[in-house]
Amino acid sequence: QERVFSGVQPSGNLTLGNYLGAIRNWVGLQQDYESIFCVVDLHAITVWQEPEVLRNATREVAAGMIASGVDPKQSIIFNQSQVRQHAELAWIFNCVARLGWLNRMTQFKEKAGKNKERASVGLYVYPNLMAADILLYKATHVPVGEDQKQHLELTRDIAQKFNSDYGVEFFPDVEPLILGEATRVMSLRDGTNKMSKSDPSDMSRINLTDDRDTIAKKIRKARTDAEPLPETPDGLEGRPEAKNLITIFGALAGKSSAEVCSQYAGKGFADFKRDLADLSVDVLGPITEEMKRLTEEKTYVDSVLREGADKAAAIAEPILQEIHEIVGFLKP
Ligand code: AQP
Repeated sequence: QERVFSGVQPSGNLTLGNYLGAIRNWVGLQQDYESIFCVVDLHAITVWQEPEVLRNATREVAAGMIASGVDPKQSIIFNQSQVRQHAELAWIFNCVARLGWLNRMTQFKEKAGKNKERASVGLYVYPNLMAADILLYKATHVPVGEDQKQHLELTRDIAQKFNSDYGVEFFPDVEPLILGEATRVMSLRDGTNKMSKSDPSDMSRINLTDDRDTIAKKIRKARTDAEPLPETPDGLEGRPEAKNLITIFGALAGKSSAEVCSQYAGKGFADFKRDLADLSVDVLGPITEEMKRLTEEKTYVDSVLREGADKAAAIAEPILQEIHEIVGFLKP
């Protein structure tokens, strides 16, 4: 059976990158697949989170998913810490994955920064927990943004090594689904860096919680170059900021970059940015409002998460029991 799993960290406000790269794609997938969507709070604490902020962000991210169209009636929505099987399988995978594999992970290098000695051990083994999230449900398809491609390859490696070490055909092959026009949305301040919830500069990203004026200001101030917009996407070579804004425009408008270029060919950024701000507000405004409504009404989101955790655990537990059996854990 084909099953989708994906997650988002409650490590801050949801960004336009999370929305375009991941969450928006989940909405269509839930029609065709049994879908499990997780607010991955265990992942979030790989870097420091204030407890009260984490709790609120978990609710807010869940609200953002629901407001974006992920339907709790069609999909399982829950927060990771409520299904203890994730952490248990991650331990087993800590013993399957090789140090050499983890040493190659670029996200660890980026997030740990210069002083790797001071990074948490959790940040280092983050990809093993991610493999556990997916394989605990024997998920076959994982819709993510580009940045998660390397982690998904590691998930496949772990699944294959487990299968071959124990001589079983237990875990399926996992396929990344990198969908849509904007699979890697870049920072508004630097077109060579990914837009990220945890970027210290709030001006670098559009949050799903931003109001109309904030969105307009961030887009107006977004970094660009002095050239007018090109006639075709070829003219965006070496212009990462311009390319990013055009990609965002296309993704929000349902147009290709070529169509956006021909619409604005030869024009300056002022007109384009004004239209992009209007478009962003049109698309994100209703989501922001619904998210606000849902967050204020805490009990609804909490009940979705509680029911989701029960449903997720009901799938996970028998699979974990089979894994225990394969590994040779005695059940006296
Ligand atoms: N800039 C992006 N463009 C496209 N997709 C993106 N995603 C994240 N950033 C972009 C996708 O969003 C999903 C959830 O991401 P995550 O919360 O698991 O963590 P992340 O990838 O590390 O995202 P952030 O926003 O940069 O969070 P922090 O700052 O906490 O690290 C994933 O599918 C991801 O690909």
